[in-house]
Amino acid sequence: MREKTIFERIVAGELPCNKVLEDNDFLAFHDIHPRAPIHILAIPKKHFKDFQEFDPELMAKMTLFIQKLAVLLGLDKSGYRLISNCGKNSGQEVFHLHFHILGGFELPKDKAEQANPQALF
Ligand code: DGP
Repeated sequence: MREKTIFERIVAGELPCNKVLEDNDFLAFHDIHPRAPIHILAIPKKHFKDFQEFDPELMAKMTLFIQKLAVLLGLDKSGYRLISNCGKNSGQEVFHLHFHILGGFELPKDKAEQANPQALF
């Protein structure tokens, strides 16, 4: 049988988290290694390995959840970055779908954006 991911164990109450918002379908909590003054993870309670496997109907509900979260955190006006690493090449470490919500300061531009794609081949 597949071993539970850390985030499934958090949902099950087996591991603690610093919770920010919760409803029937989703949970949001502080990232353990924050890379911005505000760094929150939003996850569905149901298990999906990554975004590629996610249910579009649940994604619609999750959009509302993340928008509500941004208001609660005071990020809706100042702005934030929303990231979901998907699969091996993205560097995904926890294989339970999650969105990073980063804000609280002017975020540096992603290095990948500055890289010359020609140099990658
Ligand atoms: P990713 O690389 O997209 O899979 O990011 C996984 C994130 O999860 C990473 O920023 C660190 C965070 N993380 C890992 N373990 C834990 C944990 O036990 N608790 C919390 N709150 N965050 C964790």
